[in-house]
Amino acid sequence: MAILIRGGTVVNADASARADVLVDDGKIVAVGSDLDPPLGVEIIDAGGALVMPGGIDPHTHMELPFMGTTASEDFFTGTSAAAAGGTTMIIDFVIPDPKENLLGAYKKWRGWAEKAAADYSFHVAVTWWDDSVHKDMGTLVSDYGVNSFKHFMAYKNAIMCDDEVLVKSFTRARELGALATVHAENGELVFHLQREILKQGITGPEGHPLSRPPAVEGEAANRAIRLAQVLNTPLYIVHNSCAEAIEAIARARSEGQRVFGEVLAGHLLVDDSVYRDPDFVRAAAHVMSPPFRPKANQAVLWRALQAGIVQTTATDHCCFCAPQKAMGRNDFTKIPNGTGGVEDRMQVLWHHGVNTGRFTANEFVAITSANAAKIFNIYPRKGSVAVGSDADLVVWDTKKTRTISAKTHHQNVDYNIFEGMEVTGANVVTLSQGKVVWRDGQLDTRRGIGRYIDRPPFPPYHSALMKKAALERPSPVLRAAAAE
Ligand code: URQ
Ligand code: ZN
Ligand code: ZN
Repeated sequence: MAILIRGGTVVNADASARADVLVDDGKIVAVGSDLDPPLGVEIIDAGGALVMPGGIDPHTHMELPFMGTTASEDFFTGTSAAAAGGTTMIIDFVIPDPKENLLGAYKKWRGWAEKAAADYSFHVAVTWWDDSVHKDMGTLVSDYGVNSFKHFMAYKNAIMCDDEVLVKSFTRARELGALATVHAENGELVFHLQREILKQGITGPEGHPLSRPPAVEGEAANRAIRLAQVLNTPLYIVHNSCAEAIEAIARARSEGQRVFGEVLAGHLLVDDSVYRDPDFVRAAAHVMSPPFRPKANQAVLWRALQAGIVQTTATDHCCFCAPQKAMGRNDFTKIPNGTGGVEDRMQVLWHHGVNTGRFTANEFVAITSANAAKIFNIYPRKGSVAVGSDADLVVWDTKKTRTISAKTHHQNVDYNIFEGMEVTGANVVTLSQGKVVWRDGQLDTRRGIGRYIDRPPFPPYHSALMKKAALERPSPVLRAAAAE
């Protein structure tokens, strides 16, 4: 069924233009002014609204088994909630247990995701190492459309990678033309601090941020960057939450190292005061890692996005309801880590990003969709309103207001970290694969029509010249000394 979106202004990461958009059979087939509607086409009158690429959330965990329970949001409800908020693709994570076969874990997650209502892809986590992991990484790239491998530097005695695994896996990723990504917190320090804090009798959620101070994230971000520098492997650091991580990325990028960064909508807008809430349920609902930080870090994160030091926004949507969070009622280290946001990311970023003048509409498209598509090598199929691109689109009314609340959100979780936030600017229509899945405040998603999106590898990033330069690149201090 063809649809003509008429009378809107098309906004891409690079440019905007008043144009109609014709979609058919899941693809964009024409973009131009005053398009003639073919016979039988459905017409959506955009009425001066913006027509933008659907959002891509490069960091979600639907129905993740974690810390003794399973995230409450599944692939159908999660991709439906995403569509309600203008996000039309997620990149989720296959997270094998240590010693679990990577390919087996990938196929298990693929089974869970068959219920998805919109398109999705998977980063695959490397949580252990042997020859089978080396081999499976190659198979996943060559045969299953995986071009990114995740490494948790936190979560000791669970899924944490030590430096040996990082070195082997980063090296393998580079050989394969895949991106190494990391959760950058020093898991040994977290483990040590957790024990120290519990010994002091602090068992409530207020102990969580005390056990993961910014220095713990800064160390790991810098270590991952240095490992990647020596190994000449491109690196993507997820959920950067503090100045320490941003400084490490900024230095690396200023020296020409290929490092990308992601920021969560939550870390831009929620601060660590939430952990001092005397109500356990509200405080525990905010336990996620890295934790929400002192407010001063938010300005650093916003500026890093504006400056292009970090390129993408995500949510790390990993939901646990109050009874699940209560598993840590007497010991904060047992509170399942994770918060939601997949439905709210686009609207909170428009309100606090575009309405405040931090970003243009084009830059909004870049940080919510196009940059993730480029970094994970699915642009312009995704992240662009252009002929031949997938018809994943939002009609965005810059005047539409909404008050965010768990009482009205579509996320399958009993808490919303943006509770009560009033935002202006929202998707009034969402199209996924050329079908209307959200209109007039009503979801119309179909279980199981979401597709797995293959992400091709990059040309192997192994130029000897680049490696030599990476190893010999003088630090700023040496450069200054040499200049004397
Ligand atoms: O660490 C992650 O990204 C997963 C396990 C979600 N939980 C979280 O606290 N960020
Ligand atoms: Zn993480
Ligand atoms: Zn995560």
